[in-house]
Amino acid sequence: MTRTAFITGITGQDGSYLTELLLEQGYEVHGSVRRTSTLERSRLAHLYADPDIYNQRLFLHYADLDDPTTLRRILHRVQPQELYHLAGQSHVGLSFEIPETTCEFTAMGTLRLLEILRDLPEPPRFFHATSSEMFGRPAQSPQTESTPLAPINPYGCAKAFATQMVRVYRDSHGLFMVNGILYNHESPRRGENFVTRKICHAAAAIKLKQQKELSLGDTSAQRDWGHARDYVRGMWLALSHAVPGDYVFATGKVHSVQDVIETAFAAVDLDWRDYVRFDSHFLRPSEPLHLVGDASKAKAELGWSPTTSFADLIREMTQAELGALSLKEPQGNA
Ligand code: F7E
Repeated sequence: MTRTAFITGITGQDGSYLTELLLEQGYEVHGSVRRTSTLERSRLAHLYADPDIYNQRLFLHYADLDDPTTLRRILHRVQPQELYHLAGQSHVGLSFEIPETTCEFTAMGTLRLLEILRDLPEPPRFFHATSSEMFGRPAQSPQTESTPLAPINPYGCAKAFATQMVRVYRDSHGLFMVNGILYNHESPRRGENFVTRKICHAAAAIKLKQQKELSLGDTSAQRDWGHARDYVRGMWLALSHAVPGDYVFATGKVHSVQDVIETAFAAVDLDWRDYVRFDSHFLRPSEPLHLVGDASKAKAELGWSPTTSFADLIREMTQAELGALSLKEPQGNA
């Protein structure tokens, strides 16, 4: 029988890759989209354009995390067997500017969803996309599923609240609920205000003489960066497993923002020193430290491991930017 999945945040980077994966696996996929004045759905454009998919096996519904009545109505109607909760305000720097909005969507929005699920006649298996940011500056490196939560920014606090709530609902109400503790994961579909995409875009735009320089904040910051396509596979494997639990999804390798710069500029044969500038505007009030994940549990129980190296990821992103920007270049007379 066809399985039905529901995705919050379906129009985002992870939502679009997960939709592709689930469609390949034969699922019927539903997703919630925010009703805004702009229709930002470009990551799904190739799927809507396919008449065998859009409104046949892929369905979009207007709903949002701050409108639980609408969400409840849709979930009662769709009755998914699996729900992937990917929506939320996910920019760490921005969470210092808009902490209340961040907590409203990321913390309270998740709790509202849990309450809806608890009341469904057959609650779906639930995946919560949580974040390494809730570890803050951990004493232990690499981190595992049992590393204590000690967030140092509003986004991390919201994720810590939501993660702990998911544990409470799993343990107290016996629901099949998973926290995927996701370390940074990137791709050509990453939002432009995240550092990898910003750098890869700039390297390509400078190469094509469409941009002059690149301004960045702390380039010594380090992260554990993997490919988003690998991480959505982990989400699906976690909900396909016999028992629910929490899983770290990470590469176990750290690189600095400086490494991203050098890899991206080398991919377009430019010397980064000629173009990269420091701008204190992009500094954050605090930076997490030593965020690197130990995904041994996901490997042992789900057979999950990342497949894309850091250098391949950054090169793929830079090449994708070159391709997209070249299409926009004014074409000469043939
Ligand atoms: O920053 C530094 C910045 O914004 C990475 C989200 O998916 O991963 C992501 O959060 C680092 C930070 O990602 C700029 O200070 C320097 O140290 O790409 P990012 P993030 O904050 O790590 C986690 C796991 C999540 O859960 C989040 O949702 O890069 N950095 N200069 C900069 N960052 C940005 N954005 N822009 C700069 O100009």
